[in-house]
Amino acid sequence: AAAATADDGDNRLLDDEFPLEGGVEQQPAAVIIQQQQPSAARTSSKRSHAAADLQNGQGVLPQPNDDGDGRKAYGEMGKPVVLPANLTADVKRLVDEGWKNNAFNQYASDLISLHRSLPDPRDEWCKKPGRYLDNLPQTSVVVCFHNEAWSVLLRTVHSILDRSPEHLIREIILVDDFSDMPHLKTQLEEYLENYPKVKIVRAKKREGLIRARLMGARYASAPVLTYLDSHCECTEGWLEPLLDRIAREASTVVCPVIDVIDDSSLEFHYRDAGGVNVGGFDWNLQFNWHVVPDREKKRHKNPAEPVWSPTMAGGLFAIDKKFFERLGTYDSGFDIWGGENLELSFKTWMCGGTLEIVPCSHVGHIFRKRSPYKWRTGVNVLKKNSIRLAEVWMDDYAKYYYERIGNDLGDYGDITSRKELRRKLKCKSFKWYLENIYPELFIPGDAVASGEIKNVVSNMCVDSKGDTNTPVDLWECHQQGGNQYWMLSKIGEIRRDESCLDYAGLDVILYPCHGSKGNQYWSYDPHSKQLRHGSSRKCLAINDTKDKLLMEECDVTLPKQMWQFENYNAT
Ligand code: LR7
Ligand code: MN
Repeated sequence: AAAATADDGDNRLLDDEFPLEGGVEQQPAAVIIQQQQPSAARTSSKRSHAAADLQNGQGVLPQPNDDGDGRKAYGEMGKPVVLPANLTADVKRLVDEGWKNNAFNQYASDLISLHRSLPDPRDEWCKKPGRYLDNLPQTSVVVCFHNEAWSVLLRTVHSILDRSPEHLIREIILVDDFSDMPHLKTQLEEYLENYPKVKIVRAKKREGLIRARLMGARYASAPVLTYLDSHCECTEGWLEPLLDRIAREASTVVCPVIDVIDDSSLEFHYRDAGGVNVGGFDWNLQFNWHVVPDREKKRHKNPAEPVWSPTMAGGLFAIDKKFFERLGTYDSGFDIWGGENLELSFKTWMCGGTLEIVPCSHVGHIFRKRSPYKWRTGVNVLKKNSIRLAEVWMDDYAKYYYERIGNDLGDYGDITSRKELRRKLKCKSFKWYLENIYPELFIPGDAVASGEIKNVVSNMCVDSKGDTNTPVDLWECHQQGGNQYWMLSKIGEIRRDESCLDYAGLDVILYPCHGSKGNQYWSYDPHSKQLRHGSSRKCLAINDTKDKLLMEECDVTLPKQMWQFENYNAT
């Protein structure tokens, strides 16, 4: 195969690069691999401070904290680094620059040891002798990055090396997705010379995280692939519980609990077994978190046992390499970011596998509020990825997503081979997936009523700014959907995606739907047109000046309590 170059403008070459849709071939010519030679100097100071130089002479430093052994250092035991308010202008400039380049506080990260200690978040259940099989398979850990900060990338690498049994790590493959930050060039090779298990693969052009992951998989020689984002920290014992599940059943795809590393202080917040969430999605095809449903809790004796999850967040998971290949890996037509997590989740379940979150395994991740790097210009990458996903995997249910994007599909490329893959694998339907794996998801087609909710004596509609936990308002009906689009569910919720009208005695607010009626139960009578609230027995009304929502005693004779749904399907 010809080497890919940076100016290849279309997808043709990408198809050449990935000749077997879903296959994972070894050693393509498109990338350079740096197999590091083993070196005698494999030791590294346990408490080296990458940023110590940066700090010298600048005078203004936050307070280091105790590392648990009586030594003072920054961020030990996952503690926060809090920068003082009175930074000198020079330091302030560095701090701002760090935020600008990374969308997290790089300056704070640079103060922290690359080997910092973390609390052990595991439940006792996880540590019971004999909990995991003795002969666990080895894994290749693949970490893709595009312009990652030095201290954050290397803390990811060291946390893997420091907290995994050595014999279980075949290699760590760092896939550089065409970064241009200078520290990721020669310095990285130099630094990693002492770590023979760490390999660097460099893309010759920007591939995006999905194709970068596929590139990493091609070099992986272990039977299990483990993917991590490039700003993670693995905690003690994170790996064994993941590998154990795969060793027992190769079609089980596993995710650790993702703990939050604060983007500003780098504080490590871990979730205990009771705080574990599972993944879902909404009809914008956005991933979201949910509490573990009761039906799932019932399957377990201990909350630390692996839980089934309808979807995964995407960045942190382990999968049997052969199973990944059988599933057709990822759609390599997915660009830059997004959608691949749902693709892998749907097909894992629909094509015979199981997706689990393993509460005994904890890995921290820096959650950012914006994406710091460049995406493609001129294409809505995420939308294109999502359409490919919907077309191949969602059957008739794709229409609910298409409604959200104005039914404008545009050019989403060729998906014939992906459809063929699904057919060959004889995967189950999306309906099966929704009914059996994600029954909590509200299906818009099941709504009893939908559209705007208009007061009959005014041109005012129930309107929300879209934020949960804020009062729902009234606004001139505008017939544009959006904040005035509501759905009345069979169980009496007035909802939009995951948010429901909720009344607890003060304002009517938008609140995450809980499915237990109570404050979120509304009964609509199409004849009296009243919307009567469940727990309070009050009715929704408009005030006399016709600009505010009220809850008041029900009275069928009052037009201010009468509401008309745009579409009402009497059955
Ligand atoms: O073009 C790119 N090339 C890359 O190599 C863009 C990104 N990347 C790398 C990047 O350096 C990072 O290591 O890919 C990784 C993921 O990118 P992020 O960190 O910008 O993504 P994210 O953490 O905001 O997004 C989540 O959703 C993505 C959807 O495509 C991926 O699946 C991410 O891996 C995923 N992250 C997680 O699952 C961590 C938990 C977040 C949640 C919820
Ligand atoms: Mn990330």
